[in-house]
Amino acid sequence: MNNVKVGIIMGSQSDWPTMREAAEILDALDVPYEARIVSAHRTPDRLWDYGKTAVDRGLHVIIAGAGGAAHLPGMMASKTRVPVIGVPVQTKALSGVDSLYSIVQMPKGFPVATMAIGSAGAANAGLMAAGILANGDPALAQRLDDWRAALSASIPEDPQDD
Ligand code: RP5
Repeated sequence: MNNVKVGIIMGSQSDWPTMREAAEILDALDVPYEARIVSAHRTPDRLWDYGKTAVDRGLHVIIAGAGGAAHLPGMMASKTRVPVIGVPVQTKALSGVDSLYSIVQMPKGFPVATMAIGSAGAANAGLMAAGILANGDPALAQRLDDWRAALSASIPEDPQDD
């Protein structure tokens, strides 16, 4: 066991520019994480091993991003009870609607908490993971509250001309 409680996994290197948004949120909140390429189709044995060992390795949340036929989050949810947050990566062909539908429509019994398409979804996945961990970590809860307050404070009340 180590103190890494969040796993960020993605189907391809090409997903990293999106999934890095989750990592950057976790960096900002001082939450340790690991990041791995785990493809449902190209490295199924790696997916199986990752899911099989997730509980014993101390993971509390898995953020899984994939695009197109995005089976990674759902397959991971089938292999471990560690909560899986799914990020539909935006695709060229279908703008990520394919990814969204592939991730969100899970059968009863195996949930994936599905975020928005693309970078906003990835950033929110980081915040969601931090929020889950914050329930048992008062210091993290304070950092998350501060982060949210700072975001609110950065929003001007009055619109400005360009
Ligand atoms: C999926 O196929 C990946 O998650 C990625 O979003 C998409 C395209 O992968 P590459 O062809 O760029 O490796 O498995």
